[in-house]
Amino acid sequence: TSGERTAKAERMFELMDGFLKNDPLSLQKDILNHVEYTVARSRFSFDDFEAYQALSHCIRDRLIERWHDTQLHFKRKDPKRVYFLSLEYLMGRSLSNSIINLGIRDQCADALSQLGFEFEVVAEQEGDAALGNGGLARLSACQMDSLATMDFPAWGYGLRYQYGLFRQVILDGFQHEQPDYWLNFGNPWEIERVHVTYPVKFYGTVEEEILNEEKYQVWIPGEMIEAVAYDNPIPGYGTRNTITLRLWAAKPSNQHDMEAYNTGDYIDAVVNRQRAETISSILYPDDRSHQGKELRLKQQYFFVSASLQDIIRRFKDVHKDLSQFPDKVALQLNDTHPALAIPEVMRVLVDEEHLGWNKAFDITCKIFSFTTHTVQAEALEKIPVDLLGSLLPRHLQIIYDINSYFMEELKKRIGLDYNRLSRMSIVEEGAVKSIRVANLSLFCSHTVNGVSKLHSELLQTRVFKDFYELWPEKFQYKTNGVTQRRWIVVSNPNLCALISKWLGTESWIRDIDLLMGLREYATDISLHQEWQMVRRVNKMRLAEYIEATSGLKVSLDAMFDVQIKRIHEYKRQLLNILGIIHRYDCIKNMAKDDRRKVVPRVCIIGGKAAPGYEMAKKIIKLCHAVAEKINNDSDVGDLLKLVFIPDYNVSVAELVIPGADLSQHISTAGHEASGTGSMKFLMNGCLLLATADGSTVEIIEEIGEDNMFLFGAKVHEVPTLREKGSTIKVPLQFARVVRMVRDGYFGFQDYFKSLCDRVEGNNDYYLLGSDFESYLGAQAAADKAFTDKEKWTRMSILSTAGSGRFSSDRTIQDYAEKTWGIEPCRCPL
Ligand code: GPV
Repeated sequence: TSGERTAKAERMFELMDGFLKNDPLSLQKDILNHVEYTVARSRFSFDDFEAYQALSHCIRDRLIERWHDTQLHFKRKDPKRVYFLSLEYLMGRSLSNSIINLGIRDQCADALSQLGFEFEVVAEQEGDAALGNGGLARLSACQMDSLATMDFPAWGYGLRYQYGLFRQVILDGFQHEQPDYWLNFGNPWEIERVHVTYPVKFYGTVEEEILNEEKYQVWIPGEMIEAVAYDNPIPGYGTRNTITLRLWAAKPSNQHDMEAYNTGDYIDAVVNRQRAETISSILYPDDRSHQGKELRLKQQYFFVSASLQDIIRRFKDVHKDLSQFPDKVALQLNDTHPALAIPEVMRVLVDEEHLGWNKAFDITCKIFSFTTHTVQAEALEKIPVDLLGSLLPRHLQIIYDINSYFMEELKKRIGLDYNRLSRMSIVEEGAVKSIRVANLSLFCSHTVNGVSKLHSELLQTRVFKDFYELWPEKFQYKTNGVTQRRWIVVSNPNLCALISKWLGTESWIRDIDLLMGLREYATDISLHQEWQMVRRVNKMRLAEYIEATSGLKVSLDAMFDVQIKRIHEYKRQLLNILGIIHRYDCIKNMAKDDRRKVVPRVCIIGGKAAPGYEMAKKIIKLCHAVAEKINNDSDVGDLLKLVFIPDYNVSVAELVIPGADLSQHISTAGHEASGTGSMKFLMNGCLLLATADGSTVEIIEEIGEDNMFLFGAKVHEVPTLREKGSTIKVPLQFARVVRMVRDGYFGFQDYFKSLCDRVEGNNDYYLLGSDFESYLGAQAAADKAFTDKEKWTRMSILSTAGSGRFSSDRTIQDYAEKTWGIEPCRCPL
């Protein structure tokens, strides 16, 4: 009876001694217990790494308590849920973040110090979880933090890659890639769910069956692979809510290869079964380029199929009628990578649930929303029809059916405009017949979101113009944001304390609009002093890291000028390096006396190049070649240093961003969909040197152009400049610095030739030459501002004060209201 059950539950809770306690003494006991029983080391001798393991398990235990309560609460309330489907998450480290979100940072630091350990040192033992490439993947991680903090009933779904993004090793200035087997040292942040598994099918054929005089298509798969769930609890800040990031790993299934066993080919069969695991083994390291590889397609369907089985099972636990699905479920597609979810939902509804096609399509269109992260038409994903047809034959049929319906609808709207019909079609005819995944996603989603205001305008007027004209109501945008929990509280504790002190509250950590309150003190001299002090301490930390990784000593009085992001031609790291060469050239050609007037700089560049992206790799090499020359030139000394920070990742960003004075976001206008690095620098009081691209346009609105250094062609000027090509007048200084590289001034003359060719004459697609003069102008303005300490500090405070609009809390609030239609569901304390 239920009475008995309650009594039993109470007895068990008593046995557990209630919830775990968070005072330093209880924490110490728990740490020692985990040292002894989990890590299996003696409590009298364990090192920093073992302390990290033990503390992580203490935190894991506490997360699990909250997570159970949250999941139970969601189950009881049965609210509409959002499911965030993403192939990439860049979570970075979890320990500090979890401790801070649980609100027990001081208690943990005390507990550790009484055991003879230092919190920062212990936290640094953790390796990064790098299951993603760049901005898109880190955005997913920030959004998960906001979803948890704001009490939304949300789940993230993704893949548990065994190898995350490659490690970058630099040898002789060249990038080399090494595998990132991040699971080598265990992962306390995941919970393996051996019983949450689903079969995922591939290959095979489609046959027609007749049931109750109705025809049905039945997919007879040729291979079956099991998906196992690994749950990663995501704690909110200032709430008990702890949500789930569920990542799938591939395991060979029991049914797999039954025949081989019977025919006696035992060894081969086992080896074959192991091959199944390769599906989730490795993250593709190509940021925004799609090569139509079978394994990648398998990964996409694998994670989509397992997630949907899980989502539908959860729905059916409570509801009978699938027509209520859209009232209870919102499915968010992070870019087109998970778009196979669309034909998969159709397949389940039509082939398995036997709903009529129209009814099924109506449900499908009500549940999906889609966010696109690019402006470049050539970066849009395409799946070769042959590949799809062999791997997922039934899905290809469904996509064709959707397309015929789509074409009929279109003809009703636009008549027989065949050019436009073929532009909009989901199926692209041509040398390689393929599926345009963005078109499929657009047609079948109720909403498509851009990631900044400018990006959205470009989608409407260029990339998806044809769609916008017919369905303007589908188009929205949600400017990206980043979480202040990680990007201020975790990564910059000193600034965090300073902000709380001056605002008189810590509430800004949940309620970011309060940051604006700092504007009032932007000219307050005592805030200026404390602000400069905090910034200097952060620069010191960064300087130590630079010395440890590169052996280079840098002066704290120099301006720390940083560009960290994936290496891409459109992001123009090359413009930065050419600017540095110009600065070097000027110093060399100056009279000794004049050198005293030069504002000293430490230029810091970091980022990974996709392994097959030749130009990006040459840019990395050029950076090293230039650094070698400059850093060893005694004429220059502390006036100019160039540092390449190897293996840039989330935890490196946490160290570098708080220590930066100036940061560069200098993409050719119209190419960066949003950009999120800039927001992290802004929050940390770093000034921006930028083009009016992506979300920078909105940063300008928020903090004013006087508080940053802007330059370069505007979006609407770019097409005209490109048409002019080699007839554009390029400044002499530009020709001069390119010539220095060409002439072998930095060595490797032959190797750099193609890089130089890329930016001269008609080839200068990203307009380095035509933007060069104005770039140097912005750099000069930054130098000038830096010599005026009071002005610089004011600008810095106003940057932080104006960064509130760029919190992912605001982004998620907008999504919840305007796209998903979900409400908070807060677990009681
Ligand atoms: I498409 N982005 C990314 O990191 N990888 C991709 O494959 C694609 C886009 C980035 C954009 O380049 C950024 O401008 C944007 O801020 C970020 O996605 C998040 O929206």
